[in-house]
Amino acid sequence: RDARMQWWREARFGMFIHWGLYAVPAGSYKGERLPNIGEWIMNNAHIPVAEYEQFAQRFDPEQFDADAWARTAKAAGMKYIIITSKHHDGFAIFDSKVSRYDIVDATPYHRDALKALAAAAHREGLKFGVYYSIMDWHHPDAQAPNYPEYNSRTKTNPNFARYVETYMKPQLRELVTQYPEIDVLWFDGEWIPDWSDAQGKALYDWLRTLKPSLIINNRVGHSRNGMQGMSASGDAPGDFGTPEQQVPPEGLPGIDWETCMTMNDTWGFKSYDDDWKDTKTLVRTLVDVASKGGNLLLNVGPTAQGLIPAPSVSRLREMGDWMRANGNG
Ligand code: FUL
Repeated sequence: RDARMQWWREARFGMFIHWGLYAVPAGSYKGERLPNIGEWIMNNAHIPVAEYEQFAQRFDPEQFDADAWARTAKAAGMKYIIITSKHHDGFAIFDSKVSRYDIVDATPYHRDALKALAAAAHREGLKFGVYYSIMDWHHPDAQAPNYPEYNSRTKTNPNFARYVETYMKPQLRELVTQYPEIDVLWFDGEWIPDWSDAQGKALYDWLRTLKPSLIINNRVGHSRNGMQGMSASGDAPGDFGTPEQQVPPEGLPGIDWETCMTMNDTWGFKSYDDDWKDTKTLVRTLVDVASKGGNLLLNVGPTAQGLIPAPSVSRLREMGDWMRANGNG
């Protein structure tokens, strides 16, 4: 385990990328600005599945430049990239054969962005990983019955096991076999009542059989200890804890952990979220996290055209300048 975790423990700083169909509405629906995080718009604006699917036709990231994204991460002093292969909305930004709801089959772009980014990260000497949501608002066997409440902590789907066996696991197998660069699997959406620690443990073991070197976060199990730690039940799976939007005051003694954080108030792109943290605050957060033994996974939310917002790019450049000036480049 120590050998497997070594690069990750030394990495300290990574780029989180939330990129999917939610970048099309970019926080607004039918002329109305939605509060809360942009990637939740399908749930928060109660958008019907068939209507949400239409955003795919407007997802055409002609300006996406995988090498530019990887260089931005590298120049900031980041050592790895984690991108949303499939968020809660169910849309995949990789070429999946078990679904047509992906960037190759359903958008005018028709190209596998995940493959391009994995290769670009590799070229820059960065590690690469993917976020994958267990909860799926699009798949009929996975979504909480009684639309429009997609996200539910109480409702179960009688066909959930079928989704796991015929959709989720096949997609995960595609990810770890089609993209040899994948070093990390970053699960999320594990809080639904259809999921359990036992299922998480089985999934964890299965993935490690497919690829023994994989590093997998704590959200593969059901019962996170708060937002951050490993499960309270002790036998829950996962290699590292995932505090979200916070740095645990005393770190998390005895476990590996990674704080994920946004630069403004959303993960997925919102056209009007200008609540940017300044570079000084971001540098202080990085130093705080590192001094407590954790990693910082700092998020960017690219546009539907494929651009990382300019305020994010400039902050990352300034963080890189600071790192080089202080001998950490
Ligand atoms: C949360 C998700 O619900 C958010 O959309 C985001 O992906 C964050 C990193 O994790 O649990």
